[in-house]
Amino acid sequence: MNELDSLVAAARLDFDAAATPADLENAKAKYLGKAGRITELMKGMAALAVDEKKSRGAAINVAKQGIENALGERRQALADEELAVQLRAESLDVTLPGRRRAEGGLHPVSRTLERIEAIFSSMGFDVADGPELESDWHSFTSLNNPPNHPARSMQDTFYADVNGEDGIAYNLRPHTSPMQVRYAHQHVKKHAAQFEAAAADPTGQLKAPEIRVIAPGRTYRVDSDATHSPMFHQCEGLWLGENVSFKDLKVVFTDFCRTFFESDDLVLRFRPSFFPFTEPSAEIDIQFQAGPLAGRWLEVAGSGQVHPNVVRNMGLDPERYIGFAFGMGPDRLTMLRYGVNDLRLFFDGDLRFLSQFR
Ligand code: 2U9
Repeated sequence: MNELDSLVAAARLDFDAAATPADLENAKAKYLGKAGRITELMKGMAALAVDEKKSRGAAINVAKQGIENALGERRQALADEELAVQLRAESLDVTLPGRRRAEGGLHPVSRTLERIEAIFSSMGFDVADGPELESDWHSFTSLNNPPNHPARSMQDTFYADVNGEDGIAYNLRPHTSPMQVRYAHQHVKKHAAQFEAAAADPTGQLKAPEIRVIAPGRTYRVDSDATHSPMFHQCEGLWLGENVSFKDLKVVFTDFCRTFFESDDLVLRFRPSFFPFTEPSAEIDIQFQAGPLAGRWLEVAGSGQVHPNVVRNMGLDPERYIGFAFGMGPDRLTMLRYGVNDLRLFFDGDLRFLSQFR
């Protein structure tokens, strides 16, 4: 290999060794720059004879061309590499699944409440709403549970530091019954003319509109274990009219249970009990005839004929208006429906549990 061929080969090696365009430009200066090897060779021709100059010049130009070719190839290779790196970094895999928007869902107890509301609405019941912080009168006294009565100790109640209209501390309602007392007052006021006309009608033919209402909502008691939470839910129901009896309670509640649990294969048992606001009172048990819970009596609600004192406290004449009330725990109904064994799971906010109900 002659001197010029070696120069081209050395330049190619240097260019190939350049890892970046800046390195390559430095390497180029070494061969093609003002003080580079080619310029040096050109200057060296000054001392040659004319015919030698011609052939030497041509040979140097061939070498220069070779070096420029090597430079161009390396430039292209570096640009290709840079593009490849960029494409890899910015690549978009259109076959990847899209990012989903997080999907929420109703809480299982909310589902139960919606179910209960839908079923009772279909039977002509209104849905009442009311305050969670209640007066003593609405939570207890109006419900035939006067101050200092031993029945008050049936539930351990949370009290606020603030006093109510009655001068007694407000309480976090221990049941949803106060909403029904409030509802009854509004109902009597709203239909006052009809109530007055009915009361004044000597034939007894005129009737005032019946009270048919359910009261679902949050309730509070000082209680906490696997089956009790200090905050829990209740849904109570009330049907008052001039001729509403225990028979109606049995029909309504049996119908409700069969619809709620989607099974006609289900029997009810009314077991005598005591509540201050009902007389007589009964605990309601259900028994599935098939399925995983078959054969066991499960307590699902309390009920009874509304006590005359309570009817009077709702602004109605107990000689004329009679009916029934019931109360149940939607948390417990949810546990039964979905086979959940610890009530606290509903209120822990753990998505691993809650997302199963979406
Ligand atoms: C008015 C008059 C009477 C509602 C009733 C029950 C029986 C009852 C609880 C049992 C445990 C619900 O599941 S629980 O938390 N309730 O046993 N509740 S009768 O009686 C009323 C309501 C309103 C004006």
